[in-house]
Amino acid sequence: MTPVALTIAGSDPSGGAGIQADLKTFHRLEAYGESVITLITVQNTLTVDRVEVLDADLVQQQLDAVLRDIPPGAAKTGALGNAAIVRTIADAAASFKFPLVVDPVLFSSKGFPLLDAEGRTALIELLLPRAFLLMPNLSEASDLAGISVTDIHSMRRAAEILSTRGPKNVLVKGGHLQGEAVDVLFCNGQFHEFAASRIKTTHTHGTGCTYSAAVTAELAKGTPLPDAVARAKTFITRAIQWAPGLGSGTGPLNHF
Ligand code: PXL
Repeated sequence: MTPVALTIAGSDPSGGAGIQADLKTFHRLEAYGESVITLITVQNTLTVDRVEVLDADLVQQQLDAVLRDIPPGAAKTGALGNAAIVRTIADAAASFKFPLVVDPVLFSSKGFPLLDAEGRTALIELLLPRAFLLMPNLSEASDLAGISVTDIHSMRRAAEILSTRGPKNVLVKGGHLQGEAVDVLFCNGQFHEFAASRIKTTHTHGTGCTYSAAVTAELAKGTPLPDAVARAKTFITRAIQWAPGLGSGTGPLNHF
């Protein structure tokens, strides 16, 4: 059976982040990709100029169409825009028969809000309890756990706190740490660490999207969680290492 992976996320016309990054990642990792679009950004590697959030009923219709015909083996969420969309996804997720990876995107890499305040509350209350895996970066982990997350110790603490809010597993990403890029996974009451040496680069646009898409592709293929994270970490590290150097700003990764 062909593994199928679904992304529920926003569009980045420059192709580095959002659904475009997710679909490229699914393809490279040999999962058939599907995408439900939540919002459209106008951006390139330099700026985000505009964000248009779609109607929740349009998101719902896209999701229904996909689920009734080609149900995925795993799905991820990225930018969700507002509370109505978060509610739509959370309601649908109650009957998902596959794991849901939640990348709690609050801002674009350039700091443009991709989820409003009411949406953030809905994400915490309604979507986190439906998540198989929550993948916050340091600032999202600080925001959602309500503690300052700056090192491995506080990453572990944040993962534990967040796992009491519903997600089965939590992966706190240390891409913004000083020194080694260490990610902390809290899974079945145990901590796992995934380390990679830091790559000196400015081309990191879409790193979070690509990483969560890689985990989702692996889960769609039936890879058990700690191995799925390990493979995704290798993929993301190589994608950063071999970035094609496109654009005049924060450039995209190498999804090949
Ligand atoms: O990195 C989060 C993110 C998610 N979704 C879209 C984005 C970005 C970052 O730029 O553009 C569409």
